[in-house]
Amino acid sequence: MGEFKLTTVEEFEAATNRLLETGAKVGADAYQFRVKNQTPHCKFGEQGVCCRICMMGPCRITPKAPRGICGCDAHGIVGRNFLRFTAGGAATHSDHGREICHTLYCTAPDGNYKVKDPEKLIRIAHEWGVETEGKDIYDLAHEMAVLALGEYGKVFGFQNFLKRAPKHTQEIWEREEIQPRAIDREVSCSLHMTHMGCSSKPEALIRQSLRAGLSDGWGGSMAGTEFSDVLFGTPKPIDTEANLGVMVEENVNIVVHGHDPSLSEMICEYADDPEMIAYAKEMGAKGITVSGVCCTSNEVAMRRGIPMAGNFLQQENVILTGACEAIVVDVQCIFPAIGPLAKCFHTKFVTTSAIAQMPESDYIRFSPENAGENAKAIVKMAIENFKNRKPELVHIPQMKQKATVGYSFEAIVKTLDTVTNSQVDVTGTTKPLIECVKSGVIRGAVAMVGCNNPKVRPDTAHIALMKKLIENDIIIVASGCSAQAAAKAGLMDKRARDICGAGLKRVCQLADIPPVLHMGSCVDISRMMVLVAELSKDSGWNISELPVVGCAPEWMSEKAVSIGNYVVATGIDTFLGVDPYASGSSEVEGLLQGGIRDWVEACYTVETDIDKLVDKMIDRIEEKRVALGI
Ligand code: BF8
Ligand code: SF4
Repeated sequence: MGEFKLTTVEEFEAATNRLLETGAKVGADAYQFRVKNQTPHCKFGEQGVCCRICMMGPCRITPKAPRGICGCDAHGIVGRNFLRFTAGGAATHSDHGREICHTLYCTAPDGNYKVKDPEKLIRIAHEWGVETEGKDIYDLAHEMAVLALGEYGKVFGFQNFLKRAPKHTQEIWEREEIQPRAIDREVSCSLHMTHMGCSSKPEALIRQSLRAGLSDGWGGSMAGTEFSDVLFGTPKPIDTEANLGVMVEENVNIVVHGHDPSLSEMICEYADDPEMIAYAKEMGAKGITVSGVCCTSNEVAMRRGIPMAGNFLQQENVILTGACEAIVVDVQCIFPAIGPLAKCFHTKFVTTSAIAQMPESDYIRFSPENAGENAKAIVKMAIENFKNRKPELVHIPQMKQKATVGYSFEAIVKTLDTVTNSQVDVTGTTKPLIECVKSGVIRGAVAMVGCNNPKVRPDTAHIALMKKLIENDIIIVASGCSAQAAAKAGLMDKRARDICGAGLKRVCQLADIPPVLHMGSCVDISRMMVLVAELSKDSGWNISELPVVGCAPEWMSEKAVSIGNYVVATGIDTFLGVDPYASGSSEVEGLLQGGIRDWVEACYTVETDIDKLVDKMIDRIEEKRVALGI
C-alpha cells in the first residue's frame, strides 16, 4: 500500500482528457463539447422569467414587457417555475420509492426478491401501528407494501413518517400548513396551482414547494430508503474503491447506472454466479467486474462494496475507456448521449425501465417477476460482447482510491457509540455524537449532497468544501454524486483523518471512521432527516438549533430542488453553489433566501464563489454554537 495522498481534480481532468483523445479517434461526442454549443445560456431561462405554460405565450419578462399576456408578473412566473421544478423532483424520487414498495409487495421466500432485514420491517410496522405478532414475515411484507403504496394516494391525513420528526418540527409543519398529504396529491396540487390562471402569489407557490418537497423527503424518498433496506439489507460499514481505475482490463466490465437498486442488486447477484464467471473465462476474460455510476452505484457500494466507477459527469468516461462491455441503466440522470456514444465502441447500452426509454439502446424490460431471468440474460450479453472489444481503443485510467462506505443512520449510531466513555447508557442513541459537538471536539456537521454541473468545474466545489470543513473539525455526511466525488478524491479513506483538524481527527481515530461518511444515494437524504430528528430528540435542541447545515454546491436536477426544499422545511439552512433560476424575482429570491425562515426556521443561501460558500457555512455553524452557548 503506497503512501496516502488525495487525488486532485487536475488528475481527474488529465484522465478525462486522455479519454477524450480516444473519443476523438472514433468521432465521439461528449458533454464538454455540447456545453460549448449551448453557451451562453438563455438569460430569460436563467432568471426563471420565461413562461410557456399556456399557448398564448411563451412570454418573457423584460423591463419593457413587465407582464405576460395574462398579466402575470415576474414574481408569479419565477414562483410557478420554481414549484414546477420541485414537483418534478418530488415526483421522480417518490416514484422510485413507489417502485421499491412494489418490489416489496412481490417478495417471496423462493422469489427473485426476499426480505433481507426482517427486524427493520417489524420496526417500521410497529411505528405504523401494524400488528406483527405471529405473522409470517412475507405476509407482513405484503401488508406493509400495500400500506406504503397507500401513502401515495391516501384519502385523508398526512404522511405516516412525519411522526418521526421532533414535536417542534411537526408543530411548525402544522402551523404553516405544509404537512404533506398523499404524495401524488402534492405533486398534482403543484401542477394545478401552476396551471394558467391559478396561483401567481409567491408566498403560496413557495409554501407549496416546501410541502411538495416534504412529501418527497418524509414520504416517497423515505419509503424508498427504508424499504430498500428491508429488501436488500441495511448498510453497514464496508470497504470499496472509487474512480475509473476500478474497471479491470482483463475482465468483462458491466457498469450499472441509475437509481433503483432492484435492477443493480440483481445484476450483481448474477455477475457473482460461478456459472457466469466460468462463462466469462470461456470467452477469454479473467472474470467479471461490476462497477457503478450515479446513485445506483451508491446503493450497491453501501450494501455490497461494489466499486464506484464515478459520478454523474463521469458517465461518458466509462464508455470512453473502450473496456465497458455493457452499461445497464434503470431510471434518472442517464445521458441520452449514452446511446450514440456506445455505438462508437463495442459497448451495449441496455435500458430496462419503461420510465427511461432511450433511442439506440437494447431495451430489456425489467420487472420483479422476470428480474432473475433478465439479469442473467444481460450478464450473458455482456460476457459475449467481450470478444468485440477493440484493443487499440482500450485505456482505463489507473486512478482509484479506497473508501469505507455504508454509514446508514443505524450504522452511524452503532459506530459512534464507541467514541465516548460516557457514564450514562448511550447504546443506540446519538448522544455520543452530541457529546462530541457539545465539547467542541466536533464543531458541527455538514450534509454534502447533490450532483455535478458543468457550470462548476466538476468535483472542485465538493472536494474543496469538504477539505476545508474537515480541517475545521466539521464532520461530513455525504450522499449522491457528492459522496462519489469525496470517494474519488480519497476523502472516504480512513487515512484522510490525517488532514482533519485535531478534534475530528481524534474522533475518526477512536471510532475508526473516515471524516466523510457515505450515507447513500439521493433518496437516502431521508436517512439524514432521521439522523437530525434523533439528534434533536436526544439533545433537547430543535433541529434548527443544531450546528448542522446542508450544501449542494454543484447541483443540477429537479430532484435536488425538491431535496433542498424538504431539508430547509425541516429546519436546516441549505447552501447552494448554483442559482435555482430564481434571480428574476426579488420576491421569490427574498422568500427563499430569507422570508421562509419566519415559517420554518431555516432558509437558503446561494453563493457561487466556493471560498465564500464554505466560509458562510462555517460562520453559520459557529453562530449556532454561540446561540446554544456551547
Ligand atoms: O439522485 S446527485 S446527478 S445521480 S440527481 Fe443524479 Fe444529482 Fe447524481 Fe442520483 Ni441525485
Ligand atoms: Fe404568458 Fe400567462 Fe400564458 Fe404564461 S400563463 S405563457 S405568462 S399568457
